[in-house]
Amino acid sequence: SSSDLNRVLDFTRKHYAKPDASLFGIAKGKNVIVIHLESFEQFLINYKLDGQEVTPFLNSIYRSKSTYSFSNFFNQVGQGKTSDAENMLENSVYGLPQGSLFSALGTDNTFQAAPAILNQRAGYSSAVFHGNKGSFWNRDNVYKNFGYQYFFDSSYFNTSANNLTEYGVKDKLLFHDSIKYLEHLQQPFYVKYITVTNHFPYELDKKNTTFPAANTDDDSVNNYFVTAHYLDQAVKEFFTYLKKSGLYDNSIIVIYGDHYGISDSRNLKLAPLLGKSAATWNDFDNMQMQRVPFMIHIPGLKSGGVQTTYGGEIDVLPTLLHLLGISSKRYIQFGTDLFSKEHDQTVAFRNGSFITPHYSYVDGDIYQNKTGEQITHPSAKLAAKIKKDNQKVNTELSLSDSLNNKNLLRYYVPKGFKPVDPKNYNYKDDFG
Ligand code: GP9
Ligand code: MN
Repeated sequence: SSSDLNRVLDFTRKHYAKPDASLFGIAKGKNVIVIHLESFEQFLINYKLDGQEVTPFLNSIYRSKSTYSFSNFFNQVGQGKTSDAENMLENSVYGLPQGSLFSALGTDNTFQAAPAILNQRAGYSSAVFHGNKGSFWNRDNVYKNFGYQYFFDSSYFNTSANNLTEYGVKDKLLFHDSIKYLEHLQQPFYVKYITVTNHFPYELDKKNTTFPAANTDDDSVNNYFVTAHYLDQAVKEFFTYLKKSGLYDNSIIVIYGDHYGISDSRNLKLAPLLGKSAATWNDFDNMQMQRVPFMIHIPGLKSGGVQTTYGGEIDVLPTLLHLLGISSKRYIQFGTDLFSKEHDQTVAFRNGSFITPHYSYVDGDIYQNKTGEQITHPSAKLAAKIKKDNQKVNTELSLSDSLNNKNLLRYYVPKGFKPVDPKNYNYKDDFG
């Protein structure tokens, strides 16, 4: 109803954070290439296993002065895993408390997603490259509602058995075999690559194994480093293709990890490799492990570096729009621009836990980030602050749920926005 919509609008309008003028539009008109690093956790960045960097290429991008990198960026997914990450990144709306929004509501709901906004505001074409079946996570329906013009799923790639791991075409082959399509897309383009090789249970053939596994008594933990290294090398090769094709200089490259790769229970096996004891490992530690990479690589930029701002997947779309010189103000988005002075640094998890630059609130328990100590008797001031943050997080999540479950965007047409008609897209046609 209109009062439901008004409650959402009231929240998102007040929550909106205006862009930093010095960064607004710095990437205007550039191609946008989003690289989804499957199951890739932030701890891998700059991590050395037995003295050897696991992901040397991504580390070099992370440290580059041409990259805005984030060290306190969190995944916020629920049971929809990859699909929840995609949903948040491209809509700045949360996933559902249970299940996957893509699967449950992705066919019928109205979306005002990145591909449609960029097409309508700045003439961008759009495509997704993913080496799994188009129907996985209901993507073949969802992407039409997002306004994606092309979806290069596994049917566009060579899927002979030795080209595959469990979730689809090996990342190096996906990147390599995508270039012929990418080169023909109308510029500027907005494209997304969803990698799959670094997915549980992290199995890879001998030929592609060029990094030694770890030595715990959990094989999935051990092999996580092997497939993460493979992914790192795949991204490196992709950058080489981009430079060769001349696309690199006209593009920005957004890199993110979608969610954890090692579960809370397996973190006990990982703990010693992080210099921690499994005996004292707790919920606070598990929450800290929800950090994932977020990097915006802008060729030619000289003032980048590591940002310590707290944020998460929900914040990506307004951040990106502002860098591209497109105001996000007219849209219903729950995140805020990471570069804005008004950015909201309280990061909500789907279960209602949250983290701020100073405190972690995990299932009702408060921890101090700096020390990891649990605060069992907070001062009146801290208790009041936590209570306020907690209420805001609950309000935000429940308004997002109301927006999704009642399909409220069908009643809201942002200024100049032409509702997306999924019938305009047919991904089975041959490209070109
Ligand atoms: C499958 C891939 C994996 O297409 O995106 O999804 P996940 O299991 O990580 O949600
Ligand atoms: Mn995933």
